[in-house]
Amino acid sequence: MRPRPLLLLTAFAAMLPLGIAQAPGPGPLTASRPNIVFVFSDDHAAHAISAYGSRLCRTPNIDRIAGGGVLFRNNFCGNALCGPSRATVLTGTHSHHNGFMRNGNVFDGAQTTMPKLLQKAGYATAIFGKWHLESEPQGFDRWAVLPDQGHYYNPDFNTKEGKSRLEGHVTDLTTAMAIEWLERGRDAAKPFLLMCQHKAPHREWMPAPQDLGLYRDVELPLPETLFDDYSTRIPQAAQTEMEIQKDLYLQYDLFVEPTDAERAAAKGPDAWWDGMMKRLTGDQRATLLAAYREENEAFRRDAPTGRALVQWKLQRYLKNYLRCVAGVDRSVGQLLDWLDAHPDVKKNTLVVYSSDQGFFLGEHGYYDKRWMYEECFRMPLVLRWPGRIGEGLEVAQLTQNIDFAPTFLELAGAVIPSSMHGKSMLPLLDGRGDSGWRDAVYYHYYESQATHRVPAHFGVRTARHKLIRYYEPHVDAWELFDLEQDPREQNNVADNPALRDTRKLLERRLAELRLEYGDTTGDLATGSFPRTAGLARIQRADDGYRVWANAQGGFAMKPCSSAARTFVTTMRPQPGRAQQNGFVALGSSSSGSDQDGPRLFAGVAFARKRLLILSSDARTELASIPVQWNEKDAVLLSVTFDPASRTLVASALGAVAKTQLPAAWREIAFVGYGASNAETEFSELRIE
Ligand code: SGN
Ligand code: CA
Repeated sequence: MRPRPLLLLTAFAAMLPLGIAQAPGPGPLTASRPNIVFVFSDDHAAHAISAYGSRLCRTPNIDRIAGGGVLFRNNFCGNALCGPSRATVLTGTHSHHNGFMRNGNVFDGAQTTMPKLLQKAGYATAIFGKWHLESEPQGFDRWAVLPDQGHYYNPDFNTKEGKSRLEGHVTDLTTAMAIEWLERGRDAAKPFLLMCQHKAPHREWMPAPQDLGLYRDVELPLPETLFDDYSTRIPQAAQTEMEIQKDLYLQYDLFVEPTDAERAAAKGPDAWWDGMMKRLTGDQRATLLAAYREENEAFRRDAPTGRALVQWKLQRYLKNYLRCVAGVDRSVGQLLDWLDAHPDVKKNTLVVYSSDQGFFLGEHGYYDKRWMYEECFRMPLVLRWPGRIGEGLEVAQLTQNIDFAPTFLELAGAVIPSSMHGKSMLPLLDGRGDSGWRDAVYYHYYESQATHRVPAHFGVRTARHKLIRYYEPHVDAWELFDLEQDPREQNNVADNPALRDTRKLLERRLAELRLEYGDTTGDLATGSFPRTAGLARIQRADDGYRVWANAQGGFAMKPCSSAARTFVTTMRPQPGRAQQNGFVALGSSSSGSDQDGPRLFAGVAFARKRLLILSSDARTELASIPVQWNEKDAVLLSVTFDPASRTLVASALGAVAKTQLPAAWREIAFVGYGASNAETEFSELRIE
């Protein structure tokens, strides 16, 4: 193999603002129609890949791709979460556009996607492994995907033919299916797209039996920011539920076998221990538990506390994570070996490795992702096509997961739909250069207050700076980092007067990007709904608002004129998620800051097909009338209050529900929307 000119190129890149990959091969790559092997893992941070200089591990096979091809130094996701990143890879668009903003959304499979367009362009297509988009895969000749998050051991796979459970470890099984399709499954007359999408190294980091012995006596280096004090960051940075110290569960996350007393008292994910172990066969369970037993006994004996406990947890967590990474790396090796054994296929095959987002490996004291901070905002991206794309090159430009689909489409010679937000990266690879390449990437995270409790935010990152806008009823704040001075993002300089001009420029760039991508969501729409409580969140949607709550209920209301009598809106349930819905919320107290004044909720409970009026607690049914609903159409809802008789009448789908209200209801002073474990789009309320 040729020596990697990486060092030279990296030094060169430091002098140039932009990247330095160039084509060695014969001409532009447009319509070169290679096969595409796309290996996509879950939560694999670039800093756990040796090609990216990891201090933690070696990934020889992923390095084979980078060494024989190109490493993208500055590749990012647009929303550091599984489903959203996958939806972006398929559509080439940011979350607000493809509609998959949070895990638990249902991907609208009717929209245009890269696999569909490749299929149309004559490609054979297949996907195996993690999918996490809830609706059925479309655009694939063959698919076998894990339901939801899937399981590490003996996972179920959904296919066109139904669901089946396979015995073994998910990484090995996914790889075997991919290779089987390469061998026998595909139409060999066509070029192909193979998406091999691993569950690993996602939580709960359960390694395959053959990897359990790795790292056993190794002491991994600690990240510099493990004991971050968050002193300059927004207060919520210190209030997450992703801390190594308090949010990594000894049993569920770290495989410390519970005592009987612990099992009986287990809280949170630890309560899932028995169920989790039950899924394994007796042999698998014995092998897994035996691997940790000695260390667990030492842990019980030493009973570390304070910082020593944090360090113990970090070591155990990282080792399991890296053991899962080793499995993924082996899978990459198996696919590369298969190509080596099939040189005719290999010479026409682009191999890509990436992961849906990065991950905190103890930085800032965290595990998980979601924040726009570097560790999880970055996605690894390496690719190779021997003979056609140069070896050992780096791309320094700001690339993003929106670019994957356009790149693959240009390779296939297919038209890139103008609705896609991304750009083909081929000009960066085939010598055409980077003129007009972007100078900033956009980010928007929505899953606020759900698991791990990271507030919703959007932001912009340029080569040097990052500006983040947090917006929530309880967080209205900015963070600004100078990545050159402060690569670990510990010094928020948003309010530093010396950087006022920089911040202004970045704010402008952020506004431009939001305009360019058409993102009108999250622009502090909640500001006009000051009476907000619980976990309900509200955001501007095309013709009104999208309201959701990931867990318990909540509401968002704004004041209305005391003369208001009738409130009309349409309610649209999420496709495929009819059980989820919200309600129109009405408040009686006119004291603006009173979150707890009497309120009412009215609307159609889609799953139950009933028109309901609910009292303040959103549970007690004051009225409940059956409705005929066809399980798809939006529903026109009208709610009328009569102050003279203090009656409330709700009507929808030809049904009318009515209730008499207590004396406190002299007027409707607030109106808005409520939700509980739900997501619904409402049109703007018409108030009469
Ligand atoms: C699960 C995990 C979370 C993780 C999300 C999203 N909890 O809920 O830790 O952040 O998935 O991950 S677990 O206890 O079920 O493992 S994602 O990659 O799918 O977005
Ligand atoms: Ca993920």
